[in-house]
Amino acid sequence: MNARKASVTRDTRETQIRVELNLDGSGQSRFQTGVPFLDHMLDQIARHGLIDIVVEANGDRHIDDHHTVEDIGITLGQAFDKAVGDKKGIFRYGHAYVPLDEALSRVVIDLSGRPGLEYGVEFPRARIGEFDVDLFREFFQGFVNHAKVTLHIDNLRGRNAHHIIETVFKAFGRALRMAVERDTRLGDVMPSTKGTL
Ligand SMILES: [Mn+2]
Repeated sequence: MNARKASVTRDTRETQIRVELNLDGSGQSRFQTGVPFLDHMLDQIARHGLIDIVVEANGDRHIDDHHTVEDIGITLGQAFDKAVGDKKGIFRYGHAYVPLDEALSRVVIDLSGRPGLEYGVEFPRARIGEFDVDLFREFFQGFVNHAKVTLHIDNLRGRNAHHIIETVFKAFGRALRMAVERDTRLGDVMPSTKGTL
C-alpha cells in the first residue's frame, strides 16, 4: 500500500506555514516554528503517533504567538485530511489515556468528517515559560475544523501545567495512531453504515 502522505502550504498576511505529513511514518520530525514549546508538543504527536511531521512557520510573532499557533493547527488539519484519504479500511476511532507523573489525560477521536471539539483542560497557571496556555485550545480548534474530526480532550488530573499539556499531546498522538491504523479485518470497506465519512 502507498504511504499516506500530504504536503500543504498556507500563506496569509499573518503567517506562512508549510506542513509535511506521513501517517505511515516512524515518528521522525523537523520543526522550525519559532515557538519552541509548540515544537516540543508537536514532537509528542510525531513520536507517539508514529507520524512523520515537518512544520515550517513564519508568523507575525512580533504581535504574539496567537496567529502562528492557530495557523499551524489549521495547516496540520488540512494536511491530515489530505493524507488520510478516503478512510477505507481504517479503525476510524482512536482513544488513549496517558499519564505523566501526577497528570493524566484522555483523548478520544472520531474521523467523522464533521468538525467538533470538546476541550476540558484547565491550567494552574497562564503561561508555560513564554507560552500562553490559551493557545492550545486555538491549536486544537484549528486542527479539528480542517481535519474534520470529532475530538474530545480531557485532562483528568494534574498539578503541573507542563505535565498536563504534555499528557494531552501524547494522548492525542496515540489516539491519532489508533484511528488511522489499517484494520485488516475491514479490508477495503468504509467503517461507516452510511458508506461515507
Ligand atoms: Mn516536556
